[in-house]
Amino acid sequence: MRAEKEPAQRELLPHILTQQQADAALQPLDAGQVRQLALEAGFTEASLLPLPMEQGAVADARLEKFVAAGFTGQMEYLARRDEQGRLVRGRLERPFPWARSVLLCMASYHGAAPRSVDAADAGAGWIARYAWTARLEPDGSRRASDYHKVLLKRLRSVESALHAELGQFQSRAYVDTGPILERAAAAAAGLGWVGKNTCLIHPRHGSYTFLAALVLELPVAGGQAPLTVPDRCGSCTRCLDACPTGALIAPRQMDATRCIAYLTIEHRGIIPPELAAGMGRQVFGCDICQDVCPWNRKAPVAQDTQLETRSELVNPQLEWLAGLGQAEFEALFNGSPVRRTGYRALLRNVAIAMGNSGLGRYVPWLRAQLQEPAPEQDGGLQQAVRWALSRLGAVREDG
Ligand code: B12
Ligand code: SF4
Ligand code: SF4
Repeated sequence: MRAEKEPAQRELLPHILTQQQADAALQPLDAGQVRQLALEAGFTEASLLPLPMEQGAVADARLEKFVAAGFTGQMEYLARRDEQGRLVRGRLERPFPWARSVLLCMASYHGAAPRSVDAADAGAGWIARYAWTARLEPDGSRRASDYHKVLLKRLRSVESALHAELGQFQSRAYVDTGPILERAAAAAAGLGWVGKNTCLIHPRHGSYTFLAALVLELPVAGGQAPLTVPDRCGSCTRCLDACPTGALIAPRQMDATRCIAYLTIEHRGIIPPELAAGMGRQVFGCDICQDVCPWNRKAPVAQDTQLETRSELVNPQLEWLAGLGQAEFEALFNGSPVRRTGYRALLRNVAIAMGNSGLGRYVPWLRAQLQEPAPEQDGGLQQAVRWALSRLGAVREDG
């Protein structure tokens, strides 16, 4: 479906026409109609943004600052540079010099289930809400779903409809994985504002939303950028006050290497002991700075059969997670974002949550892990276990 696979007339255009003439040869998009296509594909909201975006230089400078401060940790892809030394994802026109617009789509996963900050059983862990999702099959059964796949399918259906209507042009569809600052672009497209917790907040749907981007070679009819949503955080600082590891170092500035979502999902190996206590009961991702946000209180519950809540993943017992064998882990999280973290990293996170629980009943399981021969790729499990045992006051002299 993509033009680069079928080199045709368009590829010759830049050689024989000026950029302005080349743009004129591409049919402009009607922003309202494209938004409608996205809503029909199942997105909660969508907006078409002409490129280059006005806020591009500011967003690029913010990313530069983030990278220079070393906040990327092991997420080296965020700091990738082009031959000219510029950050690839800093501006959309770097990886996509042909792009004239980008469609930003949003899908709500707001549910009625409890929040991570609500009172819970001392033995309950926490898996981030975005990873609870399942899709409802026609026979009534449920299967784990992953927003990357669910949204990409929707984006591709919009892309196909546009190609069917307008012929060949270049386009790229991404959910999370593209060299795009999705939140900055979504804010520029008027889908919300960037809150002090760094999340994009939609005035009605809050921040429990996924983002997806369709980069397009076609310009926007009229060329006008959508209206942006003004910052509505006001004097609130709940997210900054609630972050247990101090990852939100200032409003809208995160040291990602301190964020529990980074530590539990992206970080491979040993968890820095000085951050382990702050991780509390979170075993995969973290929802705290969104759970305390007043804009998520009144957001409507999403009605999405592809992103339904798997109730077994809400407040899961640490014993249950610890008792999963590798095969059970694979079966339970096949098709789920949790699979990304891997079996041993999940056990590492569970061990830390046990240490933070104050419950002595976990000591036998923790000690048993020390008897296990450490495989080559221990992934920080043994160190986490030792930390947990000492926190529970149960480390043996030989331990
Ligand atoms: C790397 C990454 C992470 C890292 C780092 C997060 C971070 N804040 O940088 C970690 C692992 C910690 C992480 C955590 C989470 N992530 Co994440 N993550 C990403 C990813 C892949 C790249 C983000 C990035 O480029 N970071 C670098 C910083 C510099 O960029 P940024 O955060 O986008 O910040 C820009 C704006 O905030 C802007 N900005 C700053 N100040 C201001 C002020 C104003 C006025 C404006 C307009 C803009 C602005 O400046 C920055 C650059 O220009 C994006 C997908 C994508 N391609 O964008 C998803 C993404 C941001 N993550 C997402 C989610 C769901 C999460 C979690 C909720 C998951 C969880 N429950 O555990 C947490 C939320 C933590 C939090 N408070 O942000 C969603 C966010 C949706 C939303 N509504 O905001 C995204 C968009 C994925 C998706 N496709 O849906 N994530
Ligand atoms: S996701 Fe958790 S650790 Fe990360 S900034 Fe928010 S509250 Fe802090
Ligand atoms: S908790 Fe308050 S400061 Fe933080 S993002 Fe929400 S409204 Fe903004």
